[in-house]
Formats: sequence, C-alpha cells, structure tokens
Amino acid sequence: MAAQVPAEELNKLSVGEAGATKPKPSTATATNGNLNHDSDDDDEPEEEADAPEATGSAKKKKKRKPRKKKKNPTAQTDPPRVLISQLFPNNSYPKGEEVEYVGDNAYRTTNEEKRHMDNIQSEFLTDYRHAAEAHRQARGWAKNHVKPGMSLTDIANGIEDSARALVGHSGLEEGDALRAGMGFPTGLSINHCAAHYSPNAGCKIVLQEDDVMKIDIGVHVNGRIVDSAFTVAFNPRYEPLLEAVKAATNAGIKEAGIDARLGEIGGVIQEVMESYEVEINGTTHPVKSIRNLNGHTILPYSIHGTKSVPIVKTNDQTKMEEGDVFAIETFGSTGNGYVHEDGEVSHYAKRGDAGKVDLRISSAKALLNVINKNFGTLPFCRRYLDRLGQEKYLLGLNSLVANGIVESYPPLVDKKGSYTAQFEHTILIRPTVKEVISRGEDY
Ligand code: HZT
Ligand code: MN
Ligand code: MN
Repeated sequence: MAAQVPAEELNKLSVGEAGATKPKPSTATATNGNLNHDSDDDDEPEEEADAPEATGSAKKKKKRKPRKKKKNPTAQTDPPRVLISQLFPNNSYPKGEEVEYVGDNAYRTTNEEKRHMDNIQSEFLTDYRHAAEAHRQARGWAKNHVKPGMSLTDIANGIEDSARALVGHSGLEEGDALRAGMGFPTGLSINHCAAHYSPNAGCKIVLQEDDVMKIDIGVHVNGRIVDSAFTVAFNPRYEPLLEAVKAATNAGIKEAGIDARLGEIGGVIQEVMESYEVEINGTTHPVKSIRNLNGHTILPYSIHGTKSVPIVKTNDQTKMEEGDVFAIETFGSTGNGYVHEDGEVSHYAKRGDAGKVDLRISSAKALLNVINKNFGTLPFCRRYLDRLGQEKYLLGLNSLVANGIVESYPPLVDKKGSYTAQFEHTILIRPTVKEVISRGEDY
C-alpha cells in the first residue's frame, strides 16, 4: 500500500531526523533541531570542506577562517537512543523560539532587571529545553515511522521508548521516572476522538489510511513537563483541517504574553480556526473550535495549573503573567465542536490535593505506593503500570478513583463520523521574552 503522504508532511519533517531512511546510526547530528541560529556559533550542523574546488576556476573560493573541529560530532541513532545530555554537553540545550514582547512590554527584552530575573531562573529553563529537545527527537521518530498498518501499541511504545531513552529514564533505579521521563501518557486519538486515548493492554487498533490521529506527547525533566501535540493524516483531503488548527494554535501563541487576557486569546483562536472549511467525500464542513477543550497552565509535576486558555471567545478577563507556563492547544472539528467522555479509560493522575483516606482495599494501598514512587502527581496510564510488572491492579485503581485520590481522564470524543485535529505547544512567559519551548522545524 503506497501511503499517500501530503507533501507538507514530507517537507516539514524534523531536521533531527534527516537521513532517517538510512540504517542506524543516522547522520543526524547533535545540533539538529536547534532553531536558534544566533546562539553558539560552534554548533553548525555541517563542517564545510575547506579544500579547494576541483574544477573551480569560474567559482569564487570562499575565504574562511579555519574552524575548530566540531566539539560534539555525536550522531543520533534511529530509533533515537543517544542521551540528549550527551548530544548537548554542559547543560547547553537548544533554545526554543524566543519571541520579543510588543507594545507596553517591548522594554522587557533589554531591561536590566528583567534580564536579571531571567538569569536566576536559568535552572528550570535548562530542564525545559532538555525535555523539549527530547520531545522533538521522539516526535521525529513518530513523523518518520508512523504509517497506516501500524498498531497503536507499537506507535506508543516507539515514542515512549525513545523519549525515555533520550532523557535517561532507565527504569533501573528507584525514582527514575520522577527525575525524567514521560510527562503523561502518549495520546493517540483517532478521528472523532480528540484527546486522552492511549492504548491499554490488548488494544487491537491499527492505524488506517483515512485516519486523522492526534499524537500528544509529554516529556519531563525534573518535573518540568513539555506538553506538545500534532496531527497526522495520510489522505490529503484533511489538509485544510490540519492547516486550520495549526494556524489557530500559532495565532494563540502570537497573542500570548504578559497581561494578555485569556478570553480574548480564545476569540482570536476561534476567528482563525473558523475561517477554514474542509471538503470530505463531497461534503463541505466548516471547521469548528471545540468549545469545551482548553489550553492550560503547567506547574512542576502537574500537567494542569489553575488557568485555562479557551479556544472560543469568552469573557474570561484573567491575564497571563510573568513566570506562567502555558500549553497552548487548539482543536478543530468537523462535528459538533463539543466533546464528551466516552470509552475505556487509559489516563489517570494522583490528585495534587489528595487527602489521607484510610483505604480498606489492600490492592489500593499497594497501588498507591507504586504511584507515589513512580509518578507522584504526573499522569500515568495502565501500560505504565504493566511495564512496572503490576498485575490485577484494576480493582485497586478503581477504588483510588472512587476515593478521590486518583483522577481518571476518559477519552474525549466529538460525534461519531466526525474528524478532529490538534496542535499544541508549551510556552514560557519569561520576564524578557516568551519562549515557545517545544517549537521545531516541523511545527
Ligand atoms: C490531563 C491528563 C493527562 C490535561 C489537557 C491535555 C493532553 O484536557 C485544563 C485544561 C494529560 C493532560 C491533561 F494525562 N488536559 N493536554 N495534553 N491533555 S485536560 C485540561 O485535562 S485541564 C485542559
Ligand atoms: Mn497535550
Ligand atoms: Mn495540554
């Protein structure tokens, strides 16, 4: 089956995966995926040959200072298994996309006090950039390898084995997953399912040629979670849907900044989203913003903070503030533009405000210890319990949910037969600039 890949999907592959058709190790270098061309200048992807041109009488020979040998010529493998910390030594990870503030906040970029504040927060910036590079490389694997005919289980494992290996979550030491690893279960949500589907054990779902799949990946380092998602489709008929949602998310990112009002950002997102339509099998559908899905703040070890970013116009006057971290995510749909919970649950998380309950079911007590040790308040899924060797935990898990200690996050679906798409980035509202930490050459 010759999968029809939209030209855009082919052209916008992460540069970190360039050359991935070759056997391992790939030719990708440590610096691929770095968007920031004005950072260090010793990180050029390729060394230009300084030898004179063989036939070059007509060509001008570039005069160039002889360059020092590249510090880190380490190549990433395919699948990616080389530590990000090895590819980028001395804790110098690639920056995301830095965007200067405008208007009343334009002064911040050069302001001495703001720059000082920025500098003292560099520790958490390092962790975010580290996690973001792992995210780009793990999703690069997905962009190159996910094809119709693959099972969702193989896709999830391919992504998660990559992400864990890249941040050094070996699974061999206790508390490993709490230092770095998955920030939440990989979402693989297809068609009318918009979010929070991840395969449980025994899942037989295979990706189909005409499917629209949202791939939502969370990677964390020291609890700093990078939450970023994209949508894949193999039939080009969905291109306008994907374009609508990508443009809507970028519009939201552009509106974001210190003192930006959340309800207004929603209005801009909706305006962009709903300027598109998509024709499927001879029927033209308006693209709708899914009005009960939102972006959100992110806190250490906690995937949702207290602020929500609507994707339709609302009168929420809440402002973005310096120091906030936001997941800007938008969802477009050919259906109702409204989701409900439906289907088997895969995603769970211990509640941050979980009080002390005397658990009378021994399996619940035992499972809570496993959760505390391995996930804390980070979301997890049943597969993560399976890989830890846990068995017959469902009764205990359900009792933790019933007792309000663990929250379940069921799949979120629009009406049957509809198609939904998502794009998402994590952005840092730094004192001097906003940084789109998860930005890549791909999206
Ligand atoms: C919950 C559980 C998870 C957060 C958004 C989201 C994936 O819909 C406030 C606004 C992972 C994430 C979340 F396992 N959710 N982003 N990426 N899902 S949410 C939410 O529950 S809470 C949105
Ligand atoms: Mn997400
Ligand atoms: Mn999110």
